[in-house]
Amino acid sequence: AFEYAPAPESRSVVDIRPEYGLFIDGAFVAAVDGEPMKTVDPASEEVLAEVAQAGPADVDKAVAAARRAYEKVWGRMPGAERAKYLFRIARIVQERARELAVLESIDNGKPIRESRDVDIPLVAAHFFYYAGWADKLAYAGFGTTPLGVAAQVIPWNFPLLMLAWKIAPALAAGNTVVLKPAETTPLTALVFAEICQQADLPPGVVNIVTGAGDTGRTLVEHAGVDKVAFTGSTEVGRQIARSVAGTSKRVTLELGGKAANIVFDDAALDQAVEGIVNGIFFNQGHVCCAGSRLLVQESVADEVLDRLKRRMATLRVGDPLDKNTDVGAINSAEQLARIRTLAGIGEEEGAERWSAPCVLPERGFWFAPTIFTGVTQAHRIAREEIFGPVLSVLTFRTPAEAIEKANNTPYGLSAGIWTEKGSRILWAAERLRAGVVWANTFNKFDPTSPFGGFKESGYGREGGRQGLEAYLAG
Ligand code: TXE
Repeated sequence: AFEYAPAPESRSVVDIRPEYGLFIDGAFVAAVDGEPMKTVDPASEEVLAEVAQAGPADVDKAVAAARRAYEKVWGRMPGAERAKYLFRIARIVQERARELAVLESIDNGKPIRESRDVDIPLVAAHFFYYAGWADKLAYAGFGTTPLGVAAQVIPWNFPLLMLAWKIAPALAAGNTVVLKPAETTPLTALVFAEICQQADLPPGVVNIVTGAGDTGRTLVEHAGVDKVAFTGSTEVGRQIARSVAGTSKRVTLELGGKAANIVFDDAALDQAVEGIVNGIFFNQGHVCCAGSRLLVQESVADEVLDRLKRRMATLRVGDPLDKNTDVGAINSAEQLARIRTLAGIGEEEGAERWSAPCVLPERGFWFAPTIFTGVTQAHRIAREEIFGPVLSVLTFRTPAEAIEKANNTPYGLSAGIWTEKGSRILWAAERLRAGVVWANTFNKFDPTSPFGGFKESGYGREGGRQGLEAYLAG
């Protein structure tokens, strides 16, 4: 029998300060007024640090610093010079990768295996990739003029990676930024501020204002902002779209999803089961493009569910810093409550619930990997984003029915197809209304690929050439 030996990553590689200020104009400063907020380790509920909350006066200062830096330094700097700073940031991220991975896992709750092998390497990759663009804009044929000051608001599910998605293209294109991290996961953004200092980035090019939704709203609505980039809930995305309407601000919104992961009867089933598990349990399902709806062809449904349950029973849920952990902690008490509510609704609506037989730690925020079978398209768990480790299983008979069901959602961020037939992949990819379609894989990310949605998943693209164009006036 397999003997389980915990292999915890050391907490001693991080040095969390008891208090953090705002990062404005190249320095850490106290907030003008307003109570600090606490950030908590979701695996233990222990308070990690107190973090400043930026009010209107602080946001004013940050936007003014970004404006000065844009007009006096960054907006006039040759692309090759900007590239040097971005390369430097990428290398420092690599040098500090272990510290950043541990800190991300402590503040967010995600397994160290993911922060170490996915989040932080991709952060460095984004800075390397966009550094390569900075001196080539003149040859690319889509414009060289930056927009100015970008207001960027990001969520808590991939804290440092979402920062990199936003900051790297903005800076490569010659913009300066004011970024607000999510209130439950501010710590790696604050270490990133230190990295900007370490890289000698000119003051004001990157400003980090911590705070909750009010800080985000103040920043997005600020008259000194030229561009807004937001990743978060569809509800807040709509509010932002309304608030910038009638201004000349450019906007990109990356919102929720309810992706279909479609398994055809000719798929390699073991591989598909791995893809289903990765699709919904990666990062506790806190993924906008999570494969949260499994659409499985009726003739193989029993077999797939049987293998899926056996695989789920082996998932290790627990300490995010244990290198063996597959599923970590839910990011916050609020998110746990949302997941529980929707799972409860799934039961009330008559779907059948099955959870992996794991022992959850007593303290902290946890939710066992769960699937619902017997789900119909009318069920709320088939339509609403749960943003947790909960899979809704639906079946289909024909390929046409699979496409119809996959597209029957207000969202359109991603989709997955499992089949051994190349022609079927092409046929399905053409018909799926989703920004990303993965074939025989899921949750694969790369800085060279544009990412973004259809319908209520938002508009605009991040990543790749398109991600850069979103920060250029022409
Ligand atoms: O999101 P919010 P929450 C979905 C997911 C989740 C739900 C709620 O379904 O269960 O949203 O999560 C800032 N003006 N996604 O409440 O509130 C906020 O401070 C400007 C999907 O965490 O949208 C944070 O920095 N900013 C998603 C960021 O917006 C505002 C990722 C996201 O928080 C604001 C996260 C306002 N009025 C949640 N109000 C994805 N697409 O990946 C809040 N914020």
